[in-house]
Amino acid sequence: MKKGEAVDLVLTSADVAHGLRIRELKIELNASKAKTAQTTFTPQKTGTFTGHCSVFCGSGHGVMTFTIHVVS
Ligand SMILES: [Cu+2]
Repeated sequence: MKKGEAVDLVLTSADVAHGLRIRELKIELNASKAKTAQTTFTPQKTGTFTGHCSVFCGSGHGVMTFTIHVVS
């Protein structure tokens, strides 16, 4: 992502409910079972941020992480 540039975040669940959360960037997006959720986000700071699934979704929940890089 680029600082100051809006991006559309789209989260689609193929099975149960999942959530996409990046605490440091105050992003929270929840997709219900087999549904899609969408939001627009404009990062205001650069850096590397770790996101997690925010809804307890099953045995793999603890390892559902991802990394976002925001550059200038
Ligand atoms: Cu989960």
